[in-house]
Amino acid sequence: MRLALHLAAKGMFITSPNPRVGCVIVRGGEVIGEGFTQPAGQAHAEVQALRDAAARGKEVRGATAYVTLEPCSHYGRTPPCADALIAAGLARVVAAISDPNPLVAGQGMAKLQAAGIETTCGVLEQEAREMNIGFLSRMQRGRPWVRMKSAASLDGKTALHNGKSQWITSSEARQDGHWWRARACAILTGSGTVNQDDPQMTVRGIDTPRQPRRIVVDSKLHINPDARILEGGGTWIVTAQPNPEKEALLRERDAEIILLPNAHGKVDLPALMQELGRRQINELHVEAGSRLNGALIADGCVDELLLYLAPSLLGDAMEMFDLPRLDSLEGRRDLTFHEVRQIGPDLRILARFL
Ligand code: AOF
Ligand code: ZN
Repeated sequence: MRLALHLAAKGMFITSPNPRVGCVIVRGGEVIGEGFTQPAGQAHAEVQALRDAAARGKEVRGATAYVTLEPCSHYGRTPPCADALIAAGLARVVAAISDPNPLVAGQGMAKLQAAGIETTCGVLEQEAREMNIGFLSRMQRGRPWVRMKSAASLDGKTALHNGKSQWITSSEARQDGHWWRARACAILTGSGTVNQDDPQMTVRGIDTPRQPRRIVVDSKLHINPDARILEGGGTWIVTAQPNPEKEALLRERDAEIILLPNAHGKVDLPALMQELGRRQINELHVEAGSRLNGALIADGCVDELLLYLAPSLLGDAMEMFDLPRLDSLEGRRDLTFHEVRQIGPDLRILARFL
């Protein structure tokens, strides 16, 4: 199963909106087939592993398959993996976790059992859940797993008040940040950041065939229509105010406008998270300024912080998160440190909201 998880990771950047799954076929202690999920519409991990075994000239009849997610039982873009495993004559299937997709949800294992295949579910569950934290979030909560990235000095400052911010963290930390962008289905920022820094919000320096979708929260549709984040098209602009002329300009740049106002004339952020779930966004990577960051946190839309902290002090400067002043500690937001690591000279902290 460890090897299967290792294989699943090879699909890290390519399977979206499908989960990243790995499969290993073993017979008599020998690995005879390996596979991982291909881009949506192409083969699932199990089918890849069966093909691999065939290519190696190995007999899979009577073998055991280790899969990091319950094999599917439905006709989606591809036929059911459970049927393929049954047809191949496997004796045993071990899954790390079940697939919460309502189209599967236990029926994959049930189908295998009904065909006389011995099944086990629940091996290296924690690791398997982490691998597909976004897919599981979308299936179970209807919204993406939201990871908010920020880079700051050790005193938590992202930029000077005059806007100067290049570069607080090291090139190693910045490159690491691109790896997290690459695995996300979409990258979200605000129009303030777009108009001030003109970021491309693309993945660079990582070997990936897929660029995440870019999303801009822009309540008043203030985005500069020449912004680089619109380059290449496909950017979603989420607004609270219809503005036909501006919308036409943005559509010329192949952007899509999503209107989601709340009662205060701002974008309804929780509704946006539901909408992104509906649009099959599994992992959402947020790189925004302190105001949008603070609003997303205050609205309970953030699951995890990905923070790079440099060993420097900036003093009176811009904060990572603009959150309301508290009068009582009861109002604080608690997190747990999921992982802390040093990246070059900087610290990388993954902290999860409780
Ligand atoms: C598997 N093995 O490697 C993956 C699975 O539209 P389709 O046919 O590609 O089906 C997508 C669904 O299949 C996806 O939502 C999830 O439930 C499951 N993904 N299942 O047996 C795999 N990636
Ligand atoms: Zn499948």
